[in-house]
Amino acid sequence: SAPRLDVITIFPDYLAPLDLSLIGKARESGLVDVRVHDLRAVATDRHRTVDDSPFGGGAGMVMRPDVWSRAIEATAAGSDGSAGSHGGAEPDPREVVVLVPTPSGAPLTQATAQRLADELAAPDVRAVVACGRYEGIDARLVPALREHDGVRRVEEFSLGDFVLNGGEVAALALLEAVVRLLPGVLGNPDSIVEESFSDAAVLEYPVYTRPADWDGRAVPPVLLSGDHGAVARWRRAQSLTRTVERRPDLLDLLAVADLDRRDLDV
Ligand code: 6GU
Repeated sequence: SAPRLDVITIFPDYLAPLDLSLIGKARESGLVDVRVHDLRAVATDRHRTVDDSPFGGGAGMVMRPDVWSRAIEATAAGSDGSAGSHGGAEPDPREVVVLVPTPSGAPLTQATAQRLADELAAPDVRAVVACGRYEGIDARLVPALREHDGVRRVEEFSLGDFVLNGGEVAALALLEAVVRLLPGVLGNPDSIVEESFSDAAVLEYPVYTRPADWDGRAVPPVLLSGDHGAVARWRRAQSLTRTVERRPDLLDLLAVADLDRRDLDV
């Protein structure tokens, strides 16, 4: 069975881009099974309520833990109000990793995405992304899920230090980061190898294509030299310079031994 990721949201249409491009093609060719569910499908009252005002007062609304718990259980059981092409109610014995986008979460990294891709490539693990809106989900949900049978892990993640209205865009970002790492999805695995070579330790070097002279702007001559060693050294220097200038924080992650080996080798 293909790696499976479910997304639960009150705005299934927000996830429409999952039909497009790389993820859309991967889904069509059966390399990944992505399903989107409407949280309101498990709301019980006439108005399909999923939120309420915060205890203790304050602005905004908080999403109800009972509704969320039911939705995640139903999704994990395989029964669904799927907005995708599959409508099956077949039980799925796989353990679930629950992913919760929130600005209070741990920063999403390539290592996180790679770990998820590795887990999902095995047949016994699946992922459920729980997209909150409003002021967030009742704080009891995550600890309760962690005690739930069949829940392997609950991970709260953030895209960075800025505020989105809800988790949907973050879910899209996470899915794109993970799905492209799944076996067979990327046409050219070299680009993944090259990325993991740098593995968030240094930034990518700048790239160029034709025309070699564009409006008086020349491509760096070394790239036209045919000297592969010189090109590799130039690119590595560009990567390191860019990283020092733009993301000095990343240099802390670059092991000195690794830096020495790599930069003596090229
Ligand atoms: Cl994951 N969620 C929300 N609501 N806002 C964010 C975010 C996530 N990451 C950055 N801002």
